[in-house]
Order: sequence, then structure tokens, then C-alpha cells
Amino acid sequence: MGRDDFTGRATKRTGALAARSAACRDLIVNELALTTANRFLQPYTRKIILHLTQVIQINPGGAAQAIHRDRLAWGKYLPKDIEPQLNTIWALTDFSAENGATQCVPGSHKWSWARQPKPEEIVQAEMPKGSVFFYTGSVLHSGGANTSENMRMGINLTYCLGWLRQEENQYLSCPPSIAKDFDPSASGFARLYPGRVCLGLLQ
Ligand SMILES: O=C(O)CCC(=O)C(=O)O
Ligand SMILES: [Fe+2]
Repeated sequence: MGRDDFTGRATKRTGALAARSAACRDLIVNELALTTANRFLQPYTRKIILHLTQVIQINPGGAAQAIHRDRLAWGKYLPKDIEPQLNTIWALTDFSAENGATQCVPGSHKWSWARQPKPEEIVQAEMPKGSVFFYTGSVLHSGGANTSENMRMGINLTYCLGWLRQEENQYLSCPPSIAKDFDPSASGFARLYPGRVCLGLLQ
């Protein structure tokens, strides 16, 4: 469970999914996700890596997370015109306005760091179970408030530039016995850039 308002006191997070779940390993190398991440990040790197894996379960009563940019994991040191990260959140339950569907501020990747959204500028990624929402490391977003009676569950799988430090240390969280079976040829990346490895896990 979260230990502060940002991680969410009514929100359960489970990481190290590459080690824990074969189904998540398949999702990590999902062709649509990898191809999208590679095309988006390719101007800034020759290789992308797995950044963070997390099941995020917002329980009933969970408050909305503060609106933020995930790229602030690296502080404000990266030049603003470098896009460091691409994110997916896969819906394991329906995502609705009531149960805490991810909030997002379209266009805010171009805003100054200081500009705050007006309530009417915030939309929610409402989507049926099985869908995936893509958002960049620069766009303002957050987990929503869950005012419903049921939990909202999503799998957050995020990718970043190969030369950046990962938010979740994949070298420690995924043992070699599992990492060795990751198949780079299964990824869109391998086809776009033959011979280049897609995940930090494989280096
Ligand atoms: O749970 C969500 O919808 C988003 C969570 C999020 O943005 C985060 O934890 O950084
Ligand atoms: Fe976030």
C-alpha cells in the first residue's frame, strides 16, 4: 500500500512484474507497445529499455494522485526538448471516471513546468478492460479518485531511453534465469533496428 499521498494510501502497487508474471512478460514485449515506444523515443536514443513495471490497484475511497510528469523522476536536469519516456497503462478492470481512470492534460507536454491545469483541462482515460492508454513522460497526468464501490486495476509498463537510469532496477528485480528467455526477436524493435536489443534486461 502507498505510504504517502503520492503513491496513494488506498492504492496497492506491485512491481518486479518481469520476474513475477509470464503474462506481464508478454505484455512488456507487446508489438504495438514496443513499436510505439521505439518510434517515439528513437530521435533521442539508439536503444530503449524497460523503466518501470507496476500493477496499480486503486481501492474504493482512494483519493486522486497529484497531477505530475513522470519525467520528474530525473529531476529537471534533462533538456525539455528531449522526451525521455513513454508509458502504457493496460486496463485490467474497466477504467471509468468514477473508479479512478487515469487523468491526463492533453497538450501539457508543451507547457512550462510551472503551469497548472484548470479543472476543465483534465480529461480521464475511460476505457474498457483490455484496453491500453499511452502517455508520454512529459504530459501531466495522475491516477484518479475512486468514488466507486469496486477497485480499479491497471498494469503500468513504461519504457525509457537506453542511457538513462531506470526507476525500477531491472537488473536486480529480474533474475538471469528469467531474463535469458526474453526474446528480442519478438519485438517490433528488433525488426526496426536489427541486432539492437530492446530491453535493459537483455544487455
Ligand atoms: O494509476 C494511474 O492511473 C497512474 C499512476 C501514475 O501516474 C503514477 O503512479 O505515476
Ligand atoms: Fe505518473
